[in-house]
Amino acid sequence: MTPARMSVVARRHGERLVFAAFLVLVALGGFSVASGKTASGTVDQITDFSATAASGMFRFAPDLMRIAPGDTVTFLNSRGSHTVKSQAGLWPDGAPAVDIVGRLRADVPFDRPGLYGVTCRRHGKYGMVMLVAVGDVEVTAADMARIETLRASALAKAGFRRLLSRVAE
Ligand SMILES: [Cu+2]
Repeated sequence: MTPARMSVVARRHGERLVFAAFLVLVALGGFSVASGKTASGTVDQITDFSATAASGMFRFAPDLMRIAPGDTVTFLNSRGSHTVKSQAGLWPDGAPAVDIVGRLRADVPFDRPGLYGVTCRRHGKYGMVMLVAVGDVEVTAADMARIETLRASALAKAGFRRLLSRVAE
């Protein structure tokens, strides 16, 4: 085989390797979606001026994250009027509280299994809430009942009820 011919073969082999790696990535991505888990994730805080009501204008996206203990969630755009704040009463006992203001990016590790309710200081009252489910948590009737006791608006409570229901599915 001439050196030129070998180089063509090597290049083809390289292309095949790249394609194989691509297939593996697609397969892994599919698996991670199918299992509903991400090793870590990013949550954006958005203001959607095309929304027809305040209740849909201010959002965490996504508003439900399922992660494993020790995973990190990156919160983007805690600036302007958006913030990230632990929802008192819907936060595992002993887990460090979160209160992020004025930061473009904040990485928050979630070490303890449980259900973490997150709200925005400014827009929580419009239903800008989210839930981080850490570990294999089960949502109980007591969890649902606890929502009613939170110091939160009706829209925020409705949001938490909807998110807990999704975890329970
Ligand atoms: Cu906000």
